[in-house]
Amino acid sequence: MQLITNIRSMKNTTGYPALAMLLLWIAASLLPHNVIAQEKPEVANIIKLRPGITEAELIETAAGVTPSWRQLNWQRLEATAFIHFGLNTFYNQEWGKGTEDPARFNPTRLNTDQWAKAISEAGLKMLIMTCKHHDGFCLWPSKYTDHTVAASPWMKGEGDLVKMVSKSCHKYNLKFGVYLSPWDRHEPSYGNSDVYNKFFLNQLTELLSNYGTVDEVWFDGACAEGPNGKKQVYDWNSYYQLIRRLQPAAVISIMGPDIRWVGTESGYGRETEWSVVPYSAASQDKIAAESQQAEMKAGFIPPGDLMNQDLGSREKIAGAQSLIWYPSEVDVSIRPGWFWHGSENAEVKSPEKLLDIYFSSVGRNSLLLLNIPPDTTGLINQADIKSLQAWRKTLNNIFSENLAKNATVSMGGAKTDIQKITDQNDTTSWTPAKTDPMSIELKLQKTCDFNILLLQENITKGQRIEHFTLEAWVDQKWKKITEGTTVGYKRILRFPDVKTNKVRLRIDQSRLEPTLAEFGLYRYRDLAPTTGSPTEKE
Ligand code: FUL
Repeated sequence: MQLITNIRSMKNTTGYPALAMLLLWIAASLLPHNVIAQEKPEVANIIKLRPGITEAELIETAAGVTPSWRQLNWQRLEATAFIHFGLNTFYNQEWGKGTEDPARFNPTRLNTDQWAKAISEAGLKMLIMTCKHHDGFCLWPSKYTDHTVAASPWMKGEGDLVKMVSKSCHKYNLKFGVYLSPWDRHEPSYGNSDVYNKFFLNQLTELLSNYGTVDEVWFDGACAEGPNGKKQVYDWNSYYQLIRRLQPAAVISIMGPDIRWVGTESGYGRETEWSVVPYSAASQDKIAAESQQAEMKAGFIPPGDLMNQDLGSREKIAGAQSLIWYPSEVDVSIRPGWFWHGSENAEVKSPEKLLDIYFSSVGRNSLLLLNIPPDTTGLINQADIKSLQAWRKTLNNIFSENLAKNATVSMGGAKTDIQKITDQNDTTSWTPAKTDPMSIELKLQKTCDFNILLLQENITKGQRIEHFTLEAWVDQKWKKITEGTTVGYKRILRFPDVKTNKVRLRIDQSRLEPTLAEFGLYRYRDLAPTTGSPTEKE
């Protein structure tokens, strides 16, 4: 954050009292100002660390950082959808220059219900619309520019795509999110910082006032350079305050204080994923520097430590000034590009690939944000829909039966604990007493085969587990089946088939006592078959 930079320089001159006051001011300025905030009080999702804190105190403090209510609601969605659609779709490009002609925007069969239906049937819980991408073209008739759908032949210039999408979301019980690109290659005031900031706030106000509840506002980190090398200095804090005031439930993602970009666009999150990281990870300057700065290319690897395999271990948080609950979001497109390109119709990700992505994102303490771009007619292609359907069917099959349900606790926990960890309620949990061993042994109802372990922590109490091992009773002895580091909201591990009627979960290391909310054993057989060919249009 620019404010972080200020904090750093203040530290040298004015010392910690000023720093503490500034941090409090930042936290307070990000709080919603209305009734909802009172109904759902903010929790400690940013904690300042006392200088000279001992390691033991640090770890205890880290375990006490918890999600805000809006972060918790967001995390529970697990998987959401992006829709990239706009002038780029018609120009067959990824990044427009801002000089594109609105007359080219003319989808002939546009049907936002088709999008919402496909997304909802795929089990994705929110639709985030690219209301304005870097080319500056607005999918709603913004009063502040003429570079909008109002200048296009679509619906004779009378259309409002954002309205249509928000209505479809409502109809299909989806949450609704907006992507508004800070970088605007069309707007003449871009680079004239104060004027553009005002313009941007006006556009945000339109989006946050006229389309019902908005649950996520997505700001990407691409570029800040206007024509003639003029650098736009974004007034992030004003943007955030406006969002908190108009849409208190909305999380602000990527260039924002609530949700962290995982660091790649591959669909694969990191195996050790801490939602509690040093506050400096939320620095806007840092995010921007490490975001993609060039046209998207497959295999793009951003520089810097956003890509690090570990952002929140004991080693990483030692020396931090503050800690923040800053969970990770994995964004990936179902096709190679974010926008639709006819040439990529045969490259729609298969249900198998999507499944692998699911295990490597949702299964690694991240939220999956899957992009499904409509084509020039304004429809999502059948190839994409079929892949999504088969993927969801397979996921439903896999997770239909928890083989640990109705098991009995044979050691290391109370009898009632088994209900708490198999009731699909992420706030009821097994917590061994401080003096008890951190392991629980379960006798399954019958001998069964399984190849998936699912764990969840009760994150309303923080993220604590640092290492765990699953063992099974095989050939009259305990055999290690799998192990992992972090759990967080959800962790899923796959392994070769195991046949047993007795398992033991050991929490080898934890920050404070672990609070295990769910324990699941599942069997993954085969993928549900897909129908139709991948190049078929409808
Ligand atoms: C990036 C953008 O540059 C891409 O075009 C895409 O919108 C992606 C989701 O975010 O920063």
